Amino acid sequence: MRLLLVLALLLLPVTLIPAAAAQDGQPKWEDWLKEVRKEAEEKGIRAEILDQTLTGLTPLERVIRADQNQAEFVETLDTYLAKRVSQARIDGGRKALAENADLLRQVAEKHGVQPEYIVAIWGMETNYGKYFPSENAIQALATLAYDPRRGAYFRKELFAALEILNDDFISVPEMKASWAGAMGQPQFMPTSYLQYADDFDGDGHKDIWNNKGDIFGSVANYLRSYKWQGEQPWGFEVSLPEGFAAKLHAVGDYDQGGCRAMNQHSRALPLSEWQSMGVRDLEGRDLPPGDMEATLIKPDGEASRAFLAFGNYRAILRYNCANFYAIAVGRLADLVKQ
Ligand SMILES: [Ca+2]
Repeated sequence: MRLLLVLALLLLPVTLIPAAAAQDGQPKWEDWLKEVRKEAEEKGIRAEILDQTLTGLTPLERVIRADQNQAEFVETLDTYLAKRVSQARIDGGRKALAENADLLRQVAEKHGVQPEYIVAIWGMETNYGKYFPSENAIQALATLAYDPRRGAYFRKELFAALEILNDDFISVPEMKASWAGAMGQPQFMPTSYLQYADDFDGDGHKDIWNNKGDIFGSVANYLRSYKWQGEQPWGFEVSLPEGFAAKLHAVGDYDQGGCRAMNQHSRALPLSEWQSMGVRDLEGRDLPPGDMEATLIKPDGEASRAFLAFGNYRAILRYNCANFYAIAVGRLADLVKQ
C-alpha cells in the first residue's frame, strides 16, 4: 500500500544528483506542472486548491535522492524484530493502549479490530505518532511523479492527494507525508486514504495527521476491508517435527492478492491437520483445537523459525507486503496486550 523507508533518509549519500533536471524526452518541470494542472482541472479539482498547491511548486531534490538510494538491508527476522519490536517499542505500545483505552474500545466496536493490533501498526509506522513525516505531500508526490522511473504510479497518487484536498478532508499545510508520499500517523498512500480513511469522530475531516479517532479508525477500517476477523489472532510460532520440511510444500492455492510475500507461504490447512503432522507450539504442546485454517511460513528460509499464520496475517500483509513486517506487528500486538 505504501512505500516507506524512513531509514533511507538517514542514509542519504553526500553525492548530489541533478535530480530534477529534465532528461531526454522529458518535459521541463514547469511545462509538466501546467499539464498536471490541466488534467486536475478536468478531474474537477477546484482552482483554489490548485493555486495553493501547484503555483510556484518546485521539485524536492532530496526526495529523488532518497528514492534512488533506498538501502537494501540484508536482514534476518531476528535482527528485524530486535529493531522493530524493541523493549522501548513494547513499553510505548502498552502505554498507548492504556492511555487510549476508551477510544480504542469504541474503534474496535465499530470496525471489529482488536485494539492491540491498531496500536501495533501505529507503533510500527510512526512510533505511536512520535515520528512525524514532514514533507509537503504534494511536493513529494509531484517530484516522484515527474521522475520517469516510477512516474505513472506516483502520478496517480498525486491526483488522489489533490482529490483529498478538494474534498476538504484536510488542509494543504496539514497534509504532510514521508518523502515517498505516505501520509500521516498510519502512513497511508493517497489512494489508500481515499478508500479507507475513516472520519471516526464525524467532524467532516479525515485527519490521520492529528486526530487519534481518525488515525485508529482508519487503520482498523483498512484491516477490516481485508477481511479481518476480530475474534482471531494473527498466528504463532511453532516447532516442526524432525524432517518436516520435505512434506511442506504445495504452495499457495488461495488468492494471493497481488502480494508477493504470500509466495513464501504453504497452502492453508486446518490446525487439526497441522497437529496430525506433528506441528506443535514452541513449548512442544498441542496446537489449539479446531479447524481454523493456517499457512506455514519460514520467513528466513528452510532452516529458520516457523510460524502458522491465520487470515488476519494476510490482512496485515495488505498493509505492508512483507512477512517480517506482518510477524513484527503480530508479535508487538501480543506483547502489548500482555
Ligand atoms: Ca474526523
